[in-house]
Amino acid sequence: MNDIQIAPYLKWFHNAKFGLFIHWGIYSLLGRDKAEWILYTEKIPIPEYNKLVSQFNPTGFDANEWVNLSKIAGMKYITFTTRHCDGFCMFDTKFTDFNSMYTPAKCDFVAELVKACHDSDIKICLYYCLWDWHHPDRIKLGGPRMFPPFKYVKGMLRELCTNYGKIDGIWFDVGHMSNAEAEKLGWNASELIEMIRTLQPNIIINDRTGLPGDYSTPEQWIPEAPVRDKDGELKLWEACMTINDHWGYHKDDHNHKPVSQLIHHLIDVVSKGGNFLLNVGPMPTGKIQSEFVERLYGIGAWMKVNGESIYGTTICPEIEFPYGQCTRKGNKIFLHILVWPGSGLKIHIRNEVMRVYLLRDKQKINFKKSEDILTLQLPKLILDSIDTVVVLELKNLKKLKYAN
Ligand code: FHN
Repeated sequence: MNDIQIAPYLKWFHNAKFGLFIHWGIYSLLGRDKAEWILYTEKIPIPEYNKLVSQFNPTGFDANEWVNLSKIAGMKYITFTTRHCDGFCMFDTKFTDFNSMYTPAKCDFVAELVKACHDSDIKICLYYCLWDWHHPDRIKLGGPRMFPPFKYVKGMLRELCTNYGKIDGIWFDVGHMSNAEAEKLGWNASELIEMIRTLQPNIIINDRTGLPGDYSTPEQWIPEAPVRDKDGELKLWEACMTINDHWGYHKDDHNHKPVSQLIHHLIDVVSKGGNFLLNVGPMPTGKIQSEFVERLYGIGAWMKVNGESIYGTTICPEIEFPYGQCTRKGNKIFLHILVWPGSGLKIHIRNEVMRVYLLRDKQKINFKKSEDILTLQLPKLILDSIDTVVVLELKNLKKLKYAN
């Protein structure tokens, strides 16, 4: 089976393909190595770390600006860190004063961002880290694995799923623990998920509570092939990735991936049935650094021309295509030519081909079909150095016949 079978509440996610991950918190003030992990990696004394609260005054923060940037990039959803492992809450909660209402900004950043997303038809997923290196009653299970009381987590998630209107997703992080540890912690992931789904019936939840989720979450890597379950059924998945080497803001990390590489990652992920969640770590001012903005604009320019070959597509395993990747939507196959084959391109395909054209300008491409071999007459010179998308329009066949 090559078309994934998914529940209606997951359809927007599967069609969206591309989202913006935002890691932002008081750790951005320090802007150095390990970023969001700095409380743990530098073993900063809690009273010292608490001083960051009174320094966090992001006067440049504009949720609409972030949402507009995500739209310019061609993204359809945003996943925002409401609370990372340092325990600082970027929202107004009654469970701790260690939250953004106690900064000079006195701002519920989650509320601002959720409203901006609602106003712009961008879906909003809330990231919530299950570790806590700050909570006075945290239980240490070894190394960075420290967990706050279960009722604290459950209470906050109730707030996040109650106080902000429609929430489209919860992105849990680092919840993995053994059953024995869960019992020791009084941790009940099923109870948490049941509450969330009751409060937000169409919400999507990832796989990092320790229970299977609606989708899996490879991080900083892309699976070799489409993700399938033990019965061979296609599963949803989302690869999350940084632009440089840090999730949170790091002022000296200039190892930024070029636009071409980021677009190739997007195509690779989507051609295997996944979503691509690309991360930015805003500065303590609330602004997103120019290197990230430039790359999001660059991806957006490509998406503006080629988005039809990404959004709402599925995998296309019937086509052996050594020059790049394939995506499919209905009776259209999108060939993403990443390595230019010269003037002639041969493809093994049984289906009847009605039309062949360049996606970017609909320029017709001449072709010949003899039995199962389709030969395309391409210009000698490469057309798009990043990715040339050629469309094969098949004779309104829902399903591709399997190549042999
Ligand atoms: O430890 C976190 C890390 O800081 C970051 O949030 C990533 C993003 O997926 N998740 C954890 C590492 O897997």
